[in-house]
Amino acid sequence: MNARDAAEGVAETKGLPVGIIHIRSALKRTVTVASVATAVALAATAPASGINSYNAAPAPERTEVGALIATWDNDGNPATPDRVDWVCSGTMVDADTFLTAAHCTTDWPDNVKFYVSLDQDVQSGLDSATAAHPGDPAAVAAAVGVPGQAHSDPGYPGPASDPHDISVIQLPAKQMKARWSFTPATLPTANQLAALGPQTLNSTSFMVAGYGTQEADRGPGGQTHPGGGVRMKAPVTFNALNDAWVRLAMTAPQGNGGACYGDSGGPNFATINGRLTLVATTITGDTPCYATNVSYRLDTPSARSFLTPFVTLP
Ligand SMILES: [Ca+2]
Repeated sequence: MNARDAAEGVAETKGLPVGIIHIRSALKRTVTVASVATAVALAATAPASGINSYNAAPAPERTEVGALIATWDNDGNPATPDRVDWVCSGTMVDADTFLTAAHCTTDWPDNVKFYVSLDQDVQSGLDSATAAHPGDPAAVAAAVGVPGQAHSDPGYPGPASDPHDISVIQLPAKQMKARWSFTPATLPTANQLAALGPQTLNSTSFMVAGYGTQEADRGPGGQTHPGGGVRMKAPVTFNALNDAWVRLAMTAPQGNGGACYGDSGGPNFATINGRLTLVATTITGDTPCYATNVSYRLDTPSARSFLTPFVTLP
């Protein structure tokens, strides 16, 4: 029951009442901050990559996929932000709306501020900016991202049957356009996944993308999840569909890759009628990130109701 949150994954802490297994975002609560630092330290020393290492590839062409960056208080003086890091993944769904997961945007210290970056290598950008602006997390965040306003589904956290684990960051469209060239993702029509039926879903091509870490690396110090902070993609295959979730197989021998910690909120695309469609967002999965990505459907009445004020739905 953990989020696909890099910190929580490393710490093996208890998760939110959301998923079936592990939630896949990168960090947010005080209890997880230390382990995020560990994940970041690993990311700085390991070859930069996210998603799982097997069957994965960099995704520079996925210009709409970005990283969620946060600055927050870590010393009890909320007047000053003390920390900055990438924490989750997400996708631009129109000129000013970045879609991510509610477990990425809730339960932060009061002075949290969110930024979105569509850079390919956010980790290197953060490293350079940290060297250039020591002790100034706000300047570091601004060097890699554009600040925005989070809107989390007020129904979050709901029951596992529908956790309402969805949120958006509203961004200044002009600043986004000035900084990056991107084509917003195509959202699904109402009930589009269910309408396809299991036989078609089995033969549908799925792909997951994000900035998350790699699968578990079992070393002498225990499990770690190296990598992260770079936009990656991997093929996944249909496993099961229910009211709120689509489960996607990430088994290496079948040629799949998969999502891990830090990929939360990131896109799960399906190619439907030849069109890459953002059908679900990464939320949770198995602890070591070898088996299943459990993703929140975007074609449901619940998700569509949340998204309606922010983006024109097909
Ligand atoms: Ca502070």
